[in-house]
Amino acid sequence: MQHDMFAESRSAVRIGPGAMLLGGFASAEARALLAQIPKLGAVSPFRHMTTRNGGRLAVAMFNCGETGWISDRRGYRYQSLDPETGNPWPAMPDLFRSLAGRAAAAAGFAGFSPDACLVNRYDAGTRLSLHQDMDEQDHDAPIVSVSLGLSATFLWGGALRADRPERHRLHHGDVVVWGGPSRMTFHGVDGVERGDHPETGPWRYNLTFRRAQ
Ligand code: MD3
Ligand code: FE
Repeated sequence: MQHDMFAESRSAVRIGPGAMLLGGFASAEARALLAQIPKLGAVSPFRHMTTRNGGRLAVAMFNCGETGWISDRRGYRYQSLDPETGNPWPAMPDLFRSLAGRAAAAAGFAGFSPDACLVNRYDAGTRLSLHQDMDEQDHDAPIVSVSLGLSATFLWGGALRADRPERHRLHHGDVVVWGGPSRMTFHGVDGVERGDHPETGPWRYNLTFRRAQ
């Protein structure tokens, strides 16, 4: 398909110290990755989590793996049980774990073994404001993110919230790996483009792999 051929022809770009955008790295597996989402969602459904001040996160999410990121009136944290169901999060599919490990190795982080995968779902116009990921115990491990479906503009800031962010378009099948000096960089998603993607319809999905505990 035209779209995937374009993605596969894109190359690896260093976007910062320890940060690599691997264009199209997951293209060949994208369909198989997406096929897992409804199966996982049957165990832990997508939901809009609550924030400390009673707001609602615009991004819908759930986790798979040994532990998962949550937000509620008490704040942000990782926990091994899904608060919505009271049960453990669904297990991380082998394909997810394997892809995350291969992408991390391609970016210079051999031996990455994630214990958490946050599955984010965006609709057109949904934004994720600039933030740092600091709820994980292990800040030495990289974070691997896989973009699926509609394209989005990713904001890549600096060590301070006030640093003006660079913008990078992320497309279906792109993988980004952040580690080392880039691990605490402010980042966000400025907007998902409206569209009807052949694989995901009106959605963008992002799989974010982390070593959390
Ligand atoms: C950059 N998700 O879930 S990719 C998040 O596209 C999150 O869904 C975005 O930011 C998304 O927290 C962005 C993931 C990402 C995760 C951690 C990072 C990008 C990062 C840590 C440092 C720099
Ligand atoms: Fe983040």
